[in-house]
This record gives sequence, structure tokens and C-alpha cells, in this order.
Amino acid sequence: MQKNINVVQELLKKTNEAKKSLPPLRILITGKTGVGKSTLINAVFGEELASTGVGKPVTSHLRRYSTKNNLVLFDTKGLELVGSTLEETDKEISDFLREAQIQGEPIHMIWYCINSMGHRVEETELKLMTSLSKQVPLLCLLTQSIAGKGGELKRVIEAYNLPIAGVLEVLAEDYTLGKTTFPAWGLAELIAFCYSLLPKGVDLTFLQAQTDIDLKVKEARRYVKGYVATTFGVGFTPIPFADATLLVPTQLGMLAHLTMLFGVDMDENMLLALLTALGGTTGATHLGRGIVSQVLKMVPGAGTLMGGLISGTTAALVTTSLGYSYIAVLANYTKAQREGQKLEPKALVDMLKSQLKKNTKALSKDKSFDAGPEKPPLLKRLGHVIKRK
Ligand SMILES: Nc1nc2c(ncn2[C@@H]2O[C@H](COP(=O)(O)OP(=O)(O)OP(=O)(O)O)[C@@H](O)[C@H]2O)c(=O)[nH]1
Ligand SMILES: [Mg+2]
Repeated sequence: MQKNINVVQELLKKTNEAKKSLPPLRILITGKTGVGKSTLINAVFGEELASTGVGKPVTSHLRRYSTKNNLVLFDTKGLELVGSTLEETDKEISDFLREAQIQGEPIHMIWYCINSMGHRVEETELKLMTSLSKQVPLLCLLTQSIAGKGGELKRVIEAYNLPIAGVLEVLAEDYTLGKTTFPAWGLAELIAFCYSLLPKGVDLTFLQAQTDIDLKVKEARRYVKGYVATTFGVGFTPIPFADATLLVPTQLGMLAHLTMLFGVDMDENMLLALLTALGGTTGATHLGRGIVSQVLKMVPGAGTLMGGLISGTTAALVTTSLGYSYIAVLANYTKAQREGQKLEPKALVDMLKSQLKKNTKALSKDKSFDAGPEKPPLLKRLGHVIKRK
């Protein structure tokens, strides 16, 4: 294995590779003018898309917005959808959907927005939703839903039994009416629904592009569990302590994937501070030893290294603890960034350290991790030891 690689560069490179491997996700957002499409997009995908004045015109009513997160949004503008314009609109959007499919750049989902304040749904809209949903899964979103307005409309629309994926209410931004402010709601449900509806692959693109941090945390932790299970395998083969450095490429791969899932650009200095805190140096060899020995100290009963081996279960525990702790750091980093705050590297380093302690302690109690030393006979087990390259 190459020694003294610059792990920060390596992590950044792996994160970029993970980002690039995400398939493009294309969502079309439509509905009458002023229903709140742009407001909803901003709430679900973050402030960066707030400058909705721009965007590339695709057809006379369609605009395309590409984001750096492999998400492509198509937003219609100024649709009136009354009388004869329905047929034109239907044709315009249907032709576009078909063409996109032929070009090998299919639209994965349509959000059809209706303003809850309008109290009712027009015949033309029912027709349009039915027509479009024949081509692409369509979600009917009842926007600006305050004081139960969307609920009534939801029942009305559901009663039509349209061939659509679902009807959901949402209030994308707090709404003030006189002295009363109605807090935004329904976003997490909408996000969870889309996430479950999207096909494998593009669901990850959606996960990293959307703004619900709790969902990212939940899915990232699930990813760590799966990653550790496949990396260390059933029975968790023992690893010589000296080869703990071999864990580094594995762990870096995991950290890169997690960074990608959060859809944030981690500052190079921030990563340097975090990795330095873990390993005490930027060299990969030391980093691997650093991570393992630091975390090992916190694992009860793991201090006795039989024949210089750390058990596979311990290696798995260390890696899981590292993953969970890094997720907590990413979550806080992302939250702070969204609120326009800047966290100092030291704050994140402290957070990482206290999280490592907390998670290692909790995982050590987890029965699925048998953190103690492997049972003899040692020689037999040595046959399964990972070979040093
Ligand atoms: N408070 C609040 N206001 C909203 C919400 N959704 C839309 N609005 C308001 O409704 C108006 C229209 O919203 P837009 O998001 O621009 O509507 P649009 O569907 O993109 O309109 P077009 O681009 O013209 O088709 C704006 O003034 C928004 O502030 C919401 O969830 N909460
Ligand atoms: Mg708009």
C-alpha cells in the first residue's frame, strides 16, 4: 500500500468520484402560475436555487435548472391552464416528456402543484394530471396548505381516483395571515414520499440534493451498517494490529460516500483538522493506526490484543463508530452552513471526539458487536488473517 498519501486529497478525490457516480435525477414541476412552485423548490432543495429568475428555456413555458448536485429541475412558468390552453399545454409537456425519454434523459417524476387556497380543482387540471401521469409518475401537491385547506381539497381529488402516485399537502414557507403565523409543514413527508418512490440510483441523487437533514442522518447510518457488514463480512476475520492501516482505504471510502450523501462541500481545512484529530498526522499509515488505537481505548475489553490481532468485530465496531460520529459532524456542519453560520474546525474536532466516545460506548453494549478478543485457537484463525500487501 502506498504510504504517506495525502489523505485529505484522497478523501476529496473519492468524494468527487462518489458525486460523479450519481445518476442525474430529473424532476418536472408544473401547475398554474403563482401556485408556489418556485417556493417549494427552494424549500426542498435549498436556497441555492432561490434565484429562480434564471434557468434555460426549453420550450415556451419550460425552464431547465441544473444544480451541482446532479439534480435537473424543469419548472414551468406562467401556465394559465384555462380553456383551450389546456390542450396546448398538454401537448407541449407530453412532447417534451417523450423527447426526453427518446434522448435517454427521462424525467423521473412530476410534481403537479395546485394551490390549496383555490379550494377546488378544475376539470382541465384533472385531465392534464391524468394525461401526464400516463408517461411519468405524478405527485399532486397541494401547496400553501393552511388551516386544513389542503385536507379538504385532498379528499376531493382522491375521490376522482386518478392514476397518480399520490396527493400530498404542503406549506413550504411559514405563512402569515393577519396576526397568525402558520408554520411550514409537510416537507418531510413530501421528501420521504419522493425518496421511496424514486428508482434505485436516482433515489441517492435525491437524498443528497434535498434539505431534510434527519433523513440524511437516518439513511447515512443505514449505509454505514451495510458498508461495515459487507466489508468485514460474516464472522469478522481478525486483522493484525499492524495492518490496521489497511482499514484506511475502506474508511476513507466510507467517509467519502457519507460526505457525498450530505451534499455539502467540506472545506479542505476542515477535513484536515478532522483527519488530523483522528490520526495525529496526515499520513495514511499513521491515520489508520491513529483511528484504531484511539477508538480501541474506548472499547471495553479490547485493550488486550491477543497476538497483535484486533478482532474483526472490533475493527467493525471502530469503523461503525467512526461512521456514526462523522455523520453527526456532517449534520451539524450542514445545519450551520444552511443557517449562514461558520463553524470553526476546532468545534467540529471537539464534536467528532465526543461523538466517538459516545458512539463507541453505545456500540460496545450492542450485542451484535462482540468486541472482546477472539477465542483461541489462534493458529487456526491466523489462516483467515488479511494478508499484508
Ligand atoms: N408564505 C408562503 N408563501 C408562499 C408559499 N408558496 C408560495 N407562496 C407565495 O406565493 C407567491 C407565488 O409563489 P411562486 O413560488 O413564485 O409561484 P410559482 O408557481 O413559481 O409561479 P410562476 O413561476 O409564476 O408560475 C409568492 O409571493 C410566494 O411568496 C408558501 O408555502 N408559503
Ligand atoms: Mg416560478
